[in-house]
Amino acid sequence: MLPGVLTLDKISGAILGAFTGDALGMPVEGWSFQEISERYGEITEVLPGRLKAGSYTDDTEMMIGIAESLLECGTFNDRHMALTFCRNYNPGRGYGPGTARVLHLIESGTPWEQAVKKVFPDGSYGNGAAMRIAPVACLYVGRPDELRKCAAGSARLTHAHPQAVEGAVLQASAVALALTADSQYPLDQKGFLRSLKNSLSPGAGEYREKLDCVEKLLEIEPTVEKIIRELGNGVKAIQSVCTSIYSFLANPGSFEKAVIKAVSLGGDTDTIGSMTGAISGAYHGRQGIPERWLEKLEEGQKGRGYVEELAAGLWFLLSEQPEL
Ligand code: R7I
Ligand code: MG
Ligand code: MG
Repeated sequence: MLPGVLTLDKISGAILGAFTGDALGMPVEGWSFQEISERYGEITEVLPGRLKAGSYTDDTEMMIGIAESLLECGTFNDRHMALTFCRNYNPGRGYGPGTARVLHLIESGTPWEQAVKKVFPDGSYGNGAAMRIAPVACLYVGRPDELRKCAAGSARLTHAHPQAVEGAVLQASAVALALTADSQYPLDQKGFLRSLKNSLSPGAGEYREKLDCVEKLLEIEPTVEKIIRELGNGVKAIQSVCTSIYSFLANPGSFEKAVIKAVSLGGDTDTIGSMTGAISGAYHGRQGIPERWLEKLEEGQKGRGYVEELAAGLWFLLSEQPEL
């Protein structure tokens, strides 16, 4: 039996929420908070950038790969998922340079276990494994052990560094928790953070500290500079996953507000927007995403309609799982 509050609307909210946050942040990726604030104030609309308005980047392209692989195999299959990333790879979407090289190596026959260590000796600590993780949360919601195993396994295909792997597990846990929280009632932010801390591995001290920091920031009204200084807005997983969790928790009443605040922090805007969008979308459901944003999202072969079909597929697969 699925937890009562879980609906197709919430699964779609997580997946389309990630897409929407990515598209909203795309035009200003790499801009500082000050640059965004001088040029736009806040980013409140889906704007054109280096890609057309509503286009997604590597964040969503890789999320699509995770969903496709889970749906085609019915479960996590490391080799299949790695090859699916390669099949979908479109350099125009703006991949992290390390991930692009890992995918080239896999494509040319290097086993993924070797490829991930060839680019950075300890593996990448980038947020590329966390940014794409929403489908794992959708399929393994309510099953924390399997969620950890699949999130970590999918992360290791391109990101071997423990910080990238733990970041992916943490982001997946946050999306899964938001899927099971009822948005009709006020959000228990402290309880949410407590559950996240309980889901961390014993070695994840840096993430524990960041989550403590999130808790303290929620008790005050911090300046944007303080949020950036304490949580980060960069491309490392440790500088962006907890920033996204904070952006959701500080704005629990509105998907729109959470994602606008996340993107307007500057830095890795598409990714922090996307991760915030996945958590907030899981909480509020698709119905919480502004229609004016949804209608701007790119269509086409693997556009919005296709992504919605993937969400429906995950919902179907989830409802087929035996033990829930
Ligand atoms: O993590 P990754 O896929 O990048 C995702 C980001 C998101 O913002 C996307 O929107 C897209 O723009 O890229 O790609 P990686 O190349 O693995 O990691 C990102 C960056 O982190 C690298 O290009 C490096 O600058 C840095 N980095 C490291 N630097 C030194 N040593 C990651 N790991 C290391 C390292 O071990
Ligand atoms: Mg991107
Ligand atoms: Mg990014």
